[in-house]
Order: sequence, then C-alpha cells, then structure tokens
Amino acid sequence: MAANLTPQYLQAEEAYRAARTPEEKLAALEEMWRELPKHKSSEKLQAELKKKLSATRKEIQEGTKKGHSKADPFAIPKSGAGQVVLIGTPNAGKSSIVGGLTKAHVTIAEFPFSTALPVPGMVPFEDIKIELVDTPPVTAEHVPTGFPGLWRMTDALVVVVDVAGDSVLEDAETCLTHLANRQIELADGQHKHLDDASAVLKMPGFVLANKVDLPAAADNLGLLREFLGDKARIEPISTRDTEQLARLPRLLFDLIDVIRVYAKPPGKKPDLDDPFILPAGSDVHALAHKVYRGLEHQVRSARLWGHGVVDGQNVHLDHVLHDKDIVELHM
Ligand SMILES: Nc1nc2c(ncn2[C@@H]2O[C@H](COP(=O)(O)OP(=O)(O)O)[C@@H](O)[C@H]2O)c(=O)[nH]1
Ligand SMILES: [Mg+2]
Repeated sequence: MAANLTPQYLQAEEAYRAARTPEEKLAALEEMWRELPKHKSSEKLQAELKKKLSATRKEIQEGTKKGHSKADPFAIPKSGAGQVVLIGTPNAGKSSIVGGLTKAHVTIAEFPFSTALPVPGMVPFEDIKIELVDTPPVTAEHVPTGFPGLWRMTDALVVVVDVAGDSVLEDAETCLTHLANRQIELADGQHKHLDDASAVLKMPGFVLANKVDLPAAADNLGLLREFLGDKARIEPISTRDTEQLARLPRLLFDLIDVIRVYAKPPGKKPDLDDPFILPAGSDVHALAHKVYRGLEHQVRSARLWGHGVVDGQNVHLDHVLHDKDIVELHM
C-alpha cells in the first residue's frame, strides 16, 4: 500500500466501494486518481487505478452503445463546493426548499409524490456554490430504487419534516429508520466517516423542521425535540419566510465541511474570486497538491494571511488551514 494517501483519497475509495452503478464508480475512481500522490511508492496503485478507470469507462461506453445502460437517475455527479441531499416524506417541503434557494426547475405541489426524480440545484453562498438535491419522497413502506446509493455518496444529508403536519414524529422516524437500515446515522459537527467499530457511516446532517409559520408547528417542534434527543440537531424553518430561507446556505456550508483557501502568487494579489475548496482540517501540503497536482513536492515553503497568524507569516507545510486563509506557495 502506498504511503501518504490523503483523507480525500480514502473517502473517494470508500465511495468507490459503495458505488452501485458504473457512473458512480467512474466518478469515485476519477477522484481517487486526482487525489493519489503520483510518486514512486504509489506506482503499483497508479497502475491498478488506471486499469480500473479504463475498464469502467469501457463498461459505460458499451452500455450506452447497446442502449440498455440503465442510467441511474440517482447517480448525481457532484458539482460545486459540496453536495447536500434532502430526504423526507411526501409534502415535507423538499421541492420548496430547493426551489427557493436555487434556479432548479422543481415541482412544488400540495399533492404527494409530485417529485418523481432527483433534481439538483446550485445554492449560492458568498463566493461559492453548494449543490442541493431535491428528491422523491420516502414513505415507511417505500424507498425509491437507487436513493440509498446517493445517501452514501453525498457529502451531507438534510432530513426535511413537515412540523405542522399530523405525523411529525412518524415522518422523522421513517427517514431516520431508512438511513439506519442502511447503516447511516446523522452526525452533528463531525467529518463524514465510517465508524470502524459499528460499521455505521456517520453523515454530517440535521433535521430541518419546515412550515414553522403554521400554528400547529410550535407544539410539534417541542415534541420533535424531545423525540430526537441528541440523535439529531433540529433547524426550524419556513420556506414562506425569505429571511429564514436565507439562513440555510450558511447551514449547508457548515455541513459540507470544507474550507475556502485563496492562492496568492508571490508578489501578486490573491485571486479572491476563485477559492480552492479543501476538506476542513487540510494543511498547506493539501493545498499545494490541489494547486500543483503531482508537483506539490516542489513547494518548499509558504506564507499565510488569515486565521491565527501575523500577515505574511511563514508557515510549515503541515500548518492546518482555515476558511478564507490566503496562502502564498513558494517553489
Ligand atoms: N405553510 C407552509 N407551506 C409550505 C412550506 N413549505 C412548503 N409548503 C407547502 O407544502 C406543500 C408541499 O411542498 P413541496 O415542496 O412540494 O413538498 P415535497 O413533496 O417535500 O417536495 C406545497 O403546497 C407547499 O406550498 C412552508 O414553510 N409553510
Ligand atoms: Mg417534491
């Protein structure tokens, strides 16, 4: 096994193992390839990956040619700084949330099952965009085919509950039970990770208690809090209230667990329009890897403007970066 595999690599590898369609596999393999340190000690792994990549590409191509590739509608390629998937029972307000925050064409209706397929939209947050996926509903009896694959692949989950309805606790329970049946739990303030001891996939996520504008919501919200205890954080919202809706992008940003780092060429101004997105907890070396893909070992030193340092302070390559740090990499 090659040394120095990045956390991103390991995460992509896990996504590869969870992948159910050739498209999902390819996306994970491509991420693994990007994240694999390209040096001598990883040559064997590089060769293996290349083989898997070309086999998977062939599989997709042949499937398309024969015309019977069952393209999985739930294999939603990730785009933007991170991906958040909604899960909820019929009429919880999932489509209203995606429709209110993005330009995606979603169907909002007072009848159930109006959303048949997942629909991704891009949520603007400051200088980045976060992908938010509207999804068909789950019920106690039914989970759309392919949906659980998306739960594993995505970066974060938001359980949407109609807190003014007459089955608030059942609805929350339905969603959390489907997740638990697939060894998935919401984990507040943690990185997405597989808990080795329990084999449970811990997903960043919370319960969005929607429709708090309706009278029944107040009492139900208290019941829901009691019911969930410390199993999940609750964020109350009404999609009818633009101010409340406007709080969501920040909450989504916190969920996807990334930082924005601006690279600054020596002697020049930083490019503040186009941050590099890194997993939270990444160090200068991880940034160098992202900027110089494969040549990062040539980066010898770095200067930093941002969290906890004096402007322009020299930092080690293992210095942990924070959101909005500006870094000057020196070869
Ligand atoms: N009063 C109220 N109604 C809402 C709210 N959010 C959504 N709705 C309504 O609830 C119904 C279902 O919404 P929709 O977004 O289609 O739910 P979905 O099935 O989860 O996608 C629609 O009639 C919406 O207008 C809210 O915050 N307050
Ligand atoms: Mg819908």
